[in-house]
Amino acid sequence: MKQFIRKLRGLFNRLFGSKREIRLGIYGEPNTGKTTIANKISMDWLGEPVGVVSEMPHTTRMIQKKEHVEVKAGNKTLNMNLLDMPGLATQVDYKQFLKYKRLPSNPGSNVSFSDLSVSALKKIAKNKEIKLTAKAKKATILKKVKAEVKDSELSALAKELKIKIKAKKITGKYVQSEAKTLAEEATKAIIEAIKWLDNVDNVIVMMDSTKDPLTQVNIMLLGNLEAKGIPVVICANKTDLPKAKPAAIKDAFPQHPVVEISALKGTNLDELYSTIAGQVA
Ligand SMILES: Nc1nc2c(ncn2[C@@H]2O[C@H](COP(=O)(O)OP(=O)(O)O)[C@@H](O)[C@H]2O)c(=O)[nH]1
Ligand SMILES: [Mg+2]
Repeated sequence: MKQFIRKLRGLFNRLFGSKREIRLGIYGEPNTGKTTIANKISMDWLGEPVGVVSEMPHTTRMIQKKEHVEVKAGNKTLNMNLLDMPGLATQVDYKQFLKYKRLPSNPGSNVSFSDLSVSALKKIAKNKEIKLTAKAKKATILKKVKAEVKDSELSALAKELKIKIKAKKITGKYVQSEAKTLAEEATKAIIEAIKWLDNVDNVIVMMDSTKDPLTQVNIMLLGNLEAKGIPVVICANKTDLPKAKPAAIKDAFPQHPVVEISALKGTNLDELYSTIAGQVA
């Protein structure tokens, strides 16, 4: 059914020259360079980054979107919504986070209740028409606000109310309780990313060419995409590194186009764009 709708859409676009935007999901294992490529594309064509690049796995814990990215691919124009996905993994061990230093928070992008000052909490309370006594303490205000505002709403609400969030200081490594929270968030994010497979038109599967491509994640991901009939381009990334073996990726997945790139250096992106353009109906 989805394939049929896709075909119909393609026909419609050819007939009426519609500038339909494709939703391009960027999937793959952690640390393969998904955020780097999303940022590179977005910076080159919009002048704005999408998200934080980091050597720590599972840094992208929420789906990050960049809308209306217009990219020239030969004589075609690709209109895309970029969806930078959290890294997929078959298991998330909290202990892996313990060796990393705390990341500087990206102010405003992912606000948590602990970031809010009393005056910020009062602003939200006022907006949500939560009644507070004049003498209410921070803990009480926080409790009442938490009862009315979901975690997932908080970032947008803070932005709407122009609440300023200070970047947290980077101090030392993550402690166990933080690592457990990160692992829990990463696991939820993976589930969310998989659900989003139903909302994307095209997919880039990022792979690190210095690593063995025949992993459970890659096999399951590609199997899923094939079953759903979603067009895939595999990016053999990090070809700037001496250990890179992009040929191993081509051997492993001959049924899909493989484009050798360096997201970091911006190498061979034209081929990536034209391969995607060729798959857009
Ligand atoms: N050498 C090299 N490093 C890269 C390349 N692309 C990404 N990286 C690095 O790989 C790490 C993970 O990148 P990131 O984009 O956060 O990966 P993500 O977890 O898939 O979003 C970072 O240290 C990046 O600088 C590349 O093409 N070449
Ligand atoms: Mg990322």
